[in-house]
Amino acid sequence: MQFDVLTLFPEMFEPVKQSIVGRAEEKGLIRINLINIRDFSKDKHKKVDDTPYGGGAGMVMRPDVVYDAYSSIKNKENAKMIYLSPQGNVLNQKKVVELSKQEHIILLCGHYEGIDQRVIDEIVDEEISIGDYVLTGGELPAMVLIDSVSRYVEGVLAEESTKEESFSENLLEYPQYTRPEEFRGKKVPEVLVSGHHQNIHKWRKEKSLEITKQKRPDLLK
Ligand code: 4FV
Repeated sequence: MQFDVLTLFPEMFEPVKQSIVGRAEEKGLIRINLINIRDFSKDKHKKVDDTPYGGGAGMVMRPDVVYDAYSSIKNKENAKMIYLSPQGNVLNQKKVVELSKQEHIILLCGHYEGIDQRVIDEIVDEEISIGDYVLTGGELPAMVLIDSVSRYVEGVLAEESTKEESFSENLLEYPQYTRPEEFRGKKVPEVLVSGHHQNIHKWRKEKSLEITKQKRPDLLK
């Protein structure tokens, strides 16, 4: 899986290159290529934005600079071009799994008041939001997408790790426990130390349903 990220702040992506995603990159399972949009400004001051036509607060990213940065990406014929934006459908596990089947994803990170509509219309396949709130830039949403999608790329995680996690089968995950067996007077549920796998599986299914009913009944609709 190749991620090409168009951003004004490539340095923001260092954290996402640690841990799971970092190891996946080392194993060559995913590649994250950062393109600094500012490198494509033809302005001597490296400006990438300007005031909005029609007035209004803030600045808008210029279409020509964004387009030139996009044009620099190689082998993008089969890539899915995603613009992280509050106007997109909110990312969910179903979409994450769907995206993990892609070979090549290009992520466009907006900043300021956003990006000139003409280049969005020209190059964007799909807008995706990470939630109904406004951030200062699309970089954190891009990292959320990279992190969540990378977990489903073949070989990144052990198969079973993604089988029974939250949102698989539209259920929240059952509670997890590990050593010590007793913590501040609280013991691990008996069934989990019984070694009876059928009963453990049944208990976990029941707990998932109970927790989902309690915390996210909307998932059951
Ligand atoms: C956002 C979101 C988001 C809007 C203006 C970047 C900001 C600025 N992106 N999910 N919520 N983007 O707030 O994806 O350009």
